[in-house]
Amino acid sequence: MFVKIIFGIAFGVLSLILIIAGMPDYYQDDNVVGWIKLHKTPATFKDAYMTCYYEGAVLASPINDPLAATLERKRNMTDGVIWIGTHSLFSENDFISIEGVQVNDMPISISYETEPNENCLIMASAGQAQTSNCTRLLPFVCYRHRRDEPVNFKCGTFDNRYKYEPRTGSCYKLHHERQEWLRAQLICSSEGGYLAVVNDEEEAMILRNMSSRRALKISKYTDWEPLFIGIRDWDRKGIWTTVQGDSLDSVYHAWGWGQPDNLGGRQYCGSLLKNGLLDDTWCHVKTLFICEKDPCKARFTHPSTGNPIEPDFP
Ligand SMILES: [Ca+2]
Repeated sequence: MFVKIIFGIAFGVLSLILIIAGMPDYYQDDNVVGWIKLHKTPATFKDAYMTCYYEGAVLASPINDPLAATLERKRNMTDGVIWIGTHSLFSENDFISIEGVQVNDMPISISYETEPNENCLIMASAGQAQTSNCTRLLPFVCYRHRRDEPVNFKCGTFDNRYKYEPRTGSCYKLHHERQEWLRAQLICSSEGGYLAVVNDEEEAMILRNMSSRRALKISKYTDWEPLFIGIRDWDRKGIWTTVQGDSLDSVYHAWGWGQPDNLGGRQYCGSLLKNGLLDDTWCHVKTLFICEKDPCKARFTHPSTGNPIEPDFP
């Protein structure tokens, strides 16, 4: 059972990583006063919820007539069953959307199954929601309301914590919570980027300086703490590639003294040390990380015109 769960989680994470949709992936929809994105790759309710969250959106629910109509249109683009962001995980039989709307206040009807653990809602036919086990794998729709904090035009993302760096032409976001390497890459990917790929020494120093102790103010942060970056020994044979599939030889590859040493025989993920050099480290040890994003790849259409956004460089 445990192994099955672990495999399920690993598969879920990997399948989510593959969701690197064409850009832009969020389309302005005036009817719902915001942006909509259909995820056709199936996920559990929890992964769907988290994917939308990392994208800067919410798992969509039919909380009003326009959203119900949009969700119905999107449902018809799938095999016919999608998650909606409404569940009773906090309070049994009290179904409520992520935004806090009671299911009784939505323009839909709901049919309750009698099986235990049916805490999540699906749409399987027009105007009709149905309870379901939350571990099913289903497509889903993410929604971002236009009133949510202003979008980041310079970096082409919803997330204002991405900062444009003119010296490299990339945008970066230093995450202040530690994650396993795969999860870190999933988060960067959901944000429209990737775990930072260091192309040269200048970029290594920029990333290193971003994580200076004074800049971070993270509890229990130590001066020697490394940062996950987007390189990995996928095949565990000492052949390092970037998350974009390039050989490490073609980018910055100044290893720290004695590295890569594959300590304990299990160091397959890349990190940047405080001295700006590389180290191989444990993928499963939660570590701070930096996401990088191409500012030319705006992930949403313009809030006013609905057209793709041109990058707004300084
Ligand atoms: Ca090492």
